[in-house]
Amino acid sequence: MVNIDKAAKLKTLLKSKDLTFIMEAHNGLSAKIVEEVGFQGIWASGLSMSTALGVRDNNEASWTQVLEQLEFMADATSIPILVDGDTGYGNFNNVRRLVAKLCQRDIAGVCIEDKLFPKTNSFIGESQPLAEVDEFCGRIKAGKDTQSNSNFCLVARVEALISGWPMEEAHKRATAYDDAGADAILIHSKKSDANEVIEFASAWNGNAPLIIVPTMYYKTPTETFRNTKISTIIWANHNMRAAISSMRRISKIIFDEKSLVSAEEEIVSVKDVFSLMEQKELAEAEKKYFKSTEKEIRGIVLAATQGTKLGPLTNDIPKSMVDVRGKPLLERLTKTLNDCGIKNISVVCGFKAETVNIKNINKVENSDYSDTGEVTSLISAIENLSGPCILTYRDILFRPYILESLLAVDGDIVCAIDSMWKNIEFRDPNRNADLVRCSIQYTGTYLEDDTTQILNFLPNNNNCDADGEFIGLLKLSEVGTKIIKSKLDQVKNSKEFKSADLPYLLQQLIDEGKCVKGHYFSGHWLDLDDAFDLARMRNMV
Ligand code: SPV
Ligand code: MG
Repeated sequence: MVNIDKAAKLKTLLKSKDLTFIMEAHNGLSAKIVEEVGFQGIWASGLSMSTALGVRDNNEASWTQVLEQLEFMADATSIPILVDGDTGYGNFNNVRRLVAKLCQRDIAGVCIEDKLFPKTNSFIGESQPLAEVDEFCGRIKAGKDTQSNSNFCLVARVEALISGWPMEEAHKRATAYDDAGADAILIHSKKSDANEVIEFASAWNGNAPLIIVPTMYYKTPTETFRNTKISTIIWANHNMRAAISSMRRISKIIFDEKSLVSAEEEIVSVKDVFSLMEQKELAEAEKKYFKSTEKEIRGIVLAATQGTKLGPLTNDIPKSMVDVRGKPLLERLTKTLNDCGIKNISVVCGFKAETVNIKNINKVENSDYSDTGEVTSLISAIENLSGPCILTYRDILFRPYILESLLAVDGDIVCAIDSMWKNIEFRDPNRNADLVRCSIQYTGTYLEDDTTQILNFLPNNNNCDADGEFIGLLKLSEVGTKIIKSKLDQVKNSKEFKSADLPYLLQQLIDEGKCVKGHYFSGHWLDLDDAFDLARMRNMV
């Protein structure tokens, strides 16, 4: 990151022949807005910072509390901040501490006023006591001798006119402060016209540039100050006052209407808030720096075949693309996977592969889909089979909790098993259900994170001994993926496996002594075989 010397920038602005405008801010947010609209400098107003903290402009906030606000403001912006340092919070020694800390926090300059600690806002009361000139010059010198950045600006604020002293007193003081090393003089006035400050500026012979704060003489056209010795105008408290009007108005609307509808139209969107806080930058940084220790879980969907039982519905598209209430089945399935954190999804296509046009999937093709089975489809996706994985049939829909709980349980190869398979109403009793027998039955004592071992996949519809139905969804750990991959490598040229389905492959693993687990759930899923299933699915979503 380029280190810009904000103090040097401020010095240039103060010395510039053109009028400079510096705008008030009182916290990180308002400081950002001041920069966003194009101001070249920020006035960190004492009145506004106190008000934002809910305290009075009487040094009720400690100087370190102010410092904390300033740190946020400086971090949030790249333009210089001139901070209202009140009286310097005490004597020369307090000014030394203040200046040292401000330089450390990248604050470009400080303005101190020739009054006494604790201060009172200039617009309150009359004849506020002023500091002795020599004592105040000591504060200026102490500050200048302490600054660690040679460009740091110390502005001396003359309060003589505010306190009802004549013009000569103001000049005498300003000259003394200029001689003591002040980088600029702020001549303050509470009159409703600018005559005082114009008169002061006309007679000013010092080196230091002049700054004014036209809060009370706001009606004077800005043009009046051009071509005078005034170099800088501070708009001193208008963001704080704007915040008060705006917060009052919105709070009142919401209070009265007990609804957010009218208020919503008058305020910035949450999206705008994120953009102002540069949320995008964090997302970019995350990509660069944050490597999760958790392995990405991939998804593989076996979706090659046509699905002829659906008749004309699958004449021109595969079963995975059949519409289920306005969205293809595969889009619904990938959404469920995405919602469970699985973003890298490979889909093995075959029949009318060109019609599978779902966003954010990797398409893999099993061109021999009509003469082969699921194992061959899986072999087509072998490149994508790495790390932890979810394998799923393309023709099922299930509630996300089924996948979430499958992801949470232990085991290298874990199949989702429906314990309530018998209870599914209206289902074709002769359908091809992949039934299993397990080491533990699903009973009232089965806990959410339990698993059971699959003893064997039963021949179709031989349901007398079945403990559940494999729904075509399984989780593989990194080790599980390796086991499957090595089995696929071993069988890829074998005729026996060419048309084999997934249960057949899993049964081979069980026969070899590998542990294939089951995780029970009950209901809340559907598969799509025929038009009746489709009607049920449309009801489910
Ligand atoms: C401030 O903004 O806190 C100032 C300027 O000191 S004024 O309130 O106008 O005195
Ligand atoms: Mg102030």
